Amino acid sequence: MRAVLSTGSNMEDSRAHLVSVVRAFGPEVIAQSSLYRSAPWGGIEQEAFLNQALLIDAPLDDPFTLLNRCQELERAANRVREVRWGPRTLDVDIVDIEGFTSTHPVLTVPHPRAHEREFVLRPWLEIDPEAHLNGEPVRDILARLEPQGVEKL
Ligand code: A4P
Ligand code: MG
Repeated sequence: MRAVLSTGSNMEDSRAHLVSVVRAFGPEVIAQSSLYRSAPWGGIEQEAFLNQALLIDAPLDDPFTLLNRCQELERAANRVREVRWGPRTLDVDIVDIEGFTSTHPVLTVPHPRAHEREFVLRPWLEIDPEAHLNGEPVRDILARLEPQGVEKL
């Protein structure tokens, strides 16, 4: 199963938290973007984030199993859920899964807010210049967005 993940962190050693995800998926990681520093999205005053996109190919049939793996990694980073869109040690979101869509609230794919987030789309475009989201080239979606303070490191 090929999937695009978006990782983010703005607490503790953010770089180390993002690296932990790459390590955990190991050889299943087909491509990883650069790290991006991004201004907080969502209107909550907090530290800047580090964000990264990963393209993975996991030997899984069930997308919910992938979600569980992502949430295990968040738990391993001692993530505590407090404020929606607030600070976090590690967020691992599923952006897209090849050949799969879902509107289920536990797993919505493509990710319902990906199209409005430069911190998701820019890293994704870096590792897949032909990427499409909801049938539209990611390149075109990005070209329409107002700049959101996303800087490649
Ligand atoms: N869920 C449904 N679909 C998915 C999916 N495709 N991938 C469910 C992952 N999870 C999915 O997520 C809540 C529930 O969404 C999960 O239990 C899962 O079953 P959460 O991560 O616990 O909740 P949250 O993070 O508080 O809310 P939300 O809306 O998911 O936050 P986001 O979207 O993760 O945003 N600014 C910058 N610059 N960079 C960031 O990385 N991140 C956030 C968090 C806010 N601002 C940011 C960044
Ligand atoms: Mg999340």
